[in-house]
Amino acid sequence: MIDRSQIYVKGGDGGNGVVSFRREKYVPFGGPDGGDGGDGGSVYIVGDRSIATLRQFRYRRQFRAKRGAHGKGKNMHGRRGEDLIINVPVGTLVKRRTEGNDDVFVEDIIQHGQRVIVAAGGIGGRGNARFASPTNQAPRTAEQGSPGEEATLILDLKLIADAGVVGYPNAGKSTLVSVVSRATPKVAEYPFTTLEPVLGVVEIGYRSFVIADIPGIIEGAHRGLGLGLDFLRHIERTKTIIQIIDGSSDNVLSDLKAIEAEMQAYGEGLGDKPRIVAVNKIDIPEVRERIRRIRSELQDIGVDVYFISAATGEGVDELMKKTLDMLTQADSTAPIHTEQAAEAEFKVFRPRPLSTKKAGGRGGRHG
Ligand SMILES: Nc1nc2c(ncn2[C@@H]2O[C@H](COP(=O)(O)OP(=O)(O)O)[C@@H](O)[C@H]2O)c(=O)[nH]1
Ligand SMILES: [Mg+2]
Repeated sequence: MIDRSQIYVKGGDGGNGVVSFRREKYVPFGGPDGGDGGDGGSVYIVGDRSIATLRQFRYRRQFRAKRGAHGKGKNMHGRRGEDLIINVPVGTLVKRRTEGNDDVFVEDIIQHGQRVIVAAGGIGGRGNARFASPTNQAPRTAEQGSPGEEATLILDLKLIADAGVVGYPNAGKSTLVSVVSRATPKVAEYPFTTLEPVLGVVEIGYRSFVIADIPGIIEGAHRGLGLGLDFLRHIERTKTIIQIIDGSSDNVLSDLKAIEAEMQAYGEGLGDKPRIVAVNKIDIPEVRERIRRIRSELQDIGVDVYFISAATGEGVDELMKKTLDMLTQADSTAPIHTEQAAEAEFKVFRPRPLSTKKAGGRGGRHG
């Protein structure tokens, strides 16, 4: 899933130089004292690891740096125009659109703090003081500032999941991803065929993260169903896992243990990631009645659990806020892999190694 934005950038124009002559009491013919115009500010694109998506460009598409001020008399130079910094997610590919509608490579932003100039400011014009010479002591010329560069840019970002949703088929993964984001997964249509993560962008206030419905892991993928490299990239990058359990299941606790076991078996560091547990479908009365019991059962094994209905949206906001909190706390330069780091920073579900085999009696819910 590629996030693409088109923006317009323009460097500030240079300020004009000015024609001016000294006027002082008792000095009938002062010399030239017209100051230079200031240079215009430039527009830069800078990699920022705290941004996950290009959504800011839905609201703002034009970026102009400040122009340089004009020069003034008394040799006063115009102030330099301020630069404009556009922060983009790490992983953004910057291209420039030519008049012939070709896209030309500008820069691949692959690091936090990486910076590229995309529209240089114009140069300030010289004031007439600069043109004085022995043969022309009263020059009446000054330069105009040059215009700032302008460009139309294409920003491409390949979205990589920050948070992954795992769980058994029919637990409600696709439904959850579809209600929290603009993704439109085909819910429940072909439960076993979609082995590519479906991505969505979750927006909370001004912040956002990428959530992925990760089918396949539990649905037998580690047993050898082919997963593309893309899939692995998503899982590697994912900083938080949301384990979603169907509340209408006979035994939520054993489901959770089975999911844990599957995650450990999957490898790829999946078992080491911080996780959040959510029990879904609390809109169903029988499930709602069990909330208290399930909560205390999970508390007994040290698991903090969220109760949600992906269908009605109940509890979903809190779950997403918690997810964002965990992502924000995770230092994005280094995915959390060590147990200590995770323990220190989050209260997370970090079960002891499970000795249980995958629980039987999963009662035909695989369809
Ligand atoms: N009652 C109820 N049904 C749900 C809820 N979430 C999902 N479902 C239903 O459960 C089924 C499986 O959901 P889906 O999102 O496809 O599960 P996935 O296989 O984990 O992606 C679908 O029929 C959904 O409509 C919920 O919160 N409440
Ligand atoms: Mg699904």
